[in-house]
Amino acid sequence: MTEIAYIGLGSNIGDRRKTFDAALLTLDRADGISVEAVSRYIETEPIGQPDQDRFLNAAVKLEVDITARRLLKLCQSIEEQHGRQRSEDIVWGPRTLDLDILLFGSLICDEHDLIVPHPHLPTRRFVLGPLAEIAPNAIHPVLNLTIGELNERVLASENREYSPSVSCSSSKP
Ligand code: A4P
Ligand code: MG
Repeated sequence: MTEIAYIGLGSNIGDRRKTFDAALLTLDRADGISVEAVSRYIETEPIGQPDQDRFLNAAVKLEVDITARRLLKLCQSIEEQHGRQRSEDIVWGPRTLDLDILLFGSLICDEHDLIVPHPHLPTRRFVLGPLAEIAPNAIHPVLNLTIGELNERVLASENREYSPSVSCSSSKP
């Protein structure tokens, strides 16, 4: 069965733009996945661990004919292809590429290695901003609010940790 899924992209090591472009191309070429829309790539201040380089963040809309778990495995293999190293010590530390499943249709999943919707989605402006660009009317199936509404909420409760700057555009690979 076909589902609409959304993935968040993050990077703050290496040629971030080139990494995003390559990852989107790999996703689009994968069996059972087609890239339907890509947000702008936005430059963001690091959240969680402030002592690291600025991030590039984006969101992508996928039409998928595979399970969420299979999509997770694919995302992890793409992260590895781009030299992602997971540090045991540094939570939310620097990374060449982070691919998080934000939404997967109306799926609600809370397992040790897969939580959908992504647990940080409702509070993170660097995730909600790009996602709201391409999916303002998508519904968060647990909160029953649209992504546009969640984004407005986060903007309203302005988080001082975050200061966006401007961005550049991107298109379907
Ligand atoms: N996992 C569970 N659910 C999911 C899901 N929905 N999508 C598991 C992807 N993975 C999921 O992931 C750790 C484990 O989460 C995986 O083994 C998978 O089975 P990870 O990618 O190694 O860890 P992480 O990315 O460090 O953790 P997390 O919780 O995804 O953190 P975030 O929210 O991605 O935060 N600041 C800015 N400005 N921009 C950023 O992109 N990113 C982070 C990381 C911190 N600060 C940032 C940014
Ligand atoms: Mg992650």
